[in-house]
Amino acid sequence: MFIDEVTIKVKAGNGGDGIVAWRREYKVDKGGSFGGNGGHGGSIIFKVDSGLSTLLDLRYQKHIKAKHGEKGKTKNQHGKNAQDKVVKVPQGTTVYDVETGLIIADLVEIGQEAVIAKGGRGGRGNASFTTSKVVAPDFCELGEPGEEREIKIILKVLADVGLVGFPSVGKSTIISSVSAARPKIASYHFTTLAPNLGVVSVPDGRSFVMADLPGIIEGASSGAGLGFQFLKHIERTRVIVHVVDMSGSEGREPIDDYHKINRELKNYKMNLIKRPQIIVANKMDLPNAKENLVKFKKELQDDIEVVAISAVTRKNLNEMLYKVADLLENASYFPLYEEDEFLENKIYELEEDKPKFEIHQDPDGVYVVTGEIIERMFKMTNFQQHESVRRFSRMLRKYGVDHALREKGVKDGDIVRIFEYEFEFLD
Ligand SMILES: Nc1nc2c(ncn2[C@@H]2O[C@H](COP(=O)(O)OP(=O)(O)OP(=O)(O)O)[C@@H](O)[C@H]2O)c(=O)[nH]1
Ligand SMILES: [Mg+2]
Repeated sequence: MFIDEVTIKVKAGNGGDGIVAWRREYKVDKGGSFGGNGGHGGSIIFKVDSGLSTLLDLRYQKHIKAKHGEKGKTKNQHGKNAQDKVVKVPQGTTVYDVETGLIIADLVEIGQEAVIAKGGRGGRGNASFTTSKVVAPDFCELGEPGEEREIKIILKVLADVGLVGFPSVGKSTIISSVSAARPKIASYHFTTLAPNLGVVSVPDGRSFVMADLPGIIEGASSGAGLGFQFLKHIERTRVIVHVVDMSGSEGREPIDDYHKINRELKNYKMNLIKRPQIIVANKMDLPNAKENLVKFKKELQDDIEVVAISAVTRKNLNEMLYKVADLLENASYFPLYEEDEFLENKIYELEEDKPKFEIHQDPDGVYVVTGEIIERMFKMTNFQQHESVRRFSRMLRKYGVDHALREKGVKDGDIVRIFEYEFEFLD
């Protein structure tokens, strides 16, 4: 089954907790801090695999998780880092962050990798907190939580050339006569329900990848037929082979077909009409095709090459391939996405816009502090340890939380809540 859109959740592994441990030496009670750092949590990495052509495998996974890092060990030893979880995806996969709608990665090269959710950093053990002033710190940090997000994965097939045209004009017949691809061929409309890729070898040694695409009908760009769903597979192609049934075997005028398809390409968001085109006049073996071709060429106002072929009798197929290969040589890649559609390029703006923390008062009178940074600090604090709690309070002061609480009218003795943690406010 061909699947080209999937929405799933991913959760990278948390960092392992740091630990508190002491050096044990003869006659020395506490011989210095000796607790190691936790290991890093595993990241979730997507990697392009040339053997895949659909997102089917991902469809059955609602949730992808990576393992947590190991706890730190005594003798100041690091806990083991967790292995990254590598997920194979087909060439041409775009990964979106659902919350922001921005692109996390566009994976097009074979073997290309991208971090989709980053594993958490290991918490520091007490050995890491030793300074000249604090020689025996008896606190440690918990591991940082791994990134967690919902993602939308969209496959837009990667091909040099796309066969585009009305249903039944012979697109599948063409790809099966010039490559090893063997899509179903039949006289009814929408025989092809998913793109088929084929490697085409031109007799002069050149080669390219061709995509046979489902047929397009009027209104496809606004959702008619299979159109909209599949027009995205034309986005990455550099050249469009516009196939027209020149025999008019279904009673339509070839020139009308040509204009209607172009209108859909133009209306589609990527402005597919800007791709270089070649017109392939197919079914030239049928009656009326020759007269129709003369008429078609007369009516055609665009300066576009027309190659007349018969996919069934194989007439002129090589000529078609030479022309397509020539066109490809000078066709550049179309950037699919703007720079500012990528999460990576927007992240600083997003973070700047976001307040570091927010304060509101719950109906029970308790002041509540929320915010991503505060939450992370909270999750990395070991509240069993007196010194860790003090460190957490110091960080709150540093981030301006104390000041902001006072501005909100919080007085000594009021209760402040940060996630599950409640404390009495004291100046
Ligand atoms: N006589 C003749 N028939 C052809 C030629 N090319 C294709 N056909 C016939 O046209 C019909 C449709 O061919 P397909 O290759 O399935 O057409 P398609 O464009 O892939 O159609 P969809 O997948 O439905 O969009 C089949 O019955 C083919 O045998 C040709 O060059 N000459
Ligand atoms: Mg077909």
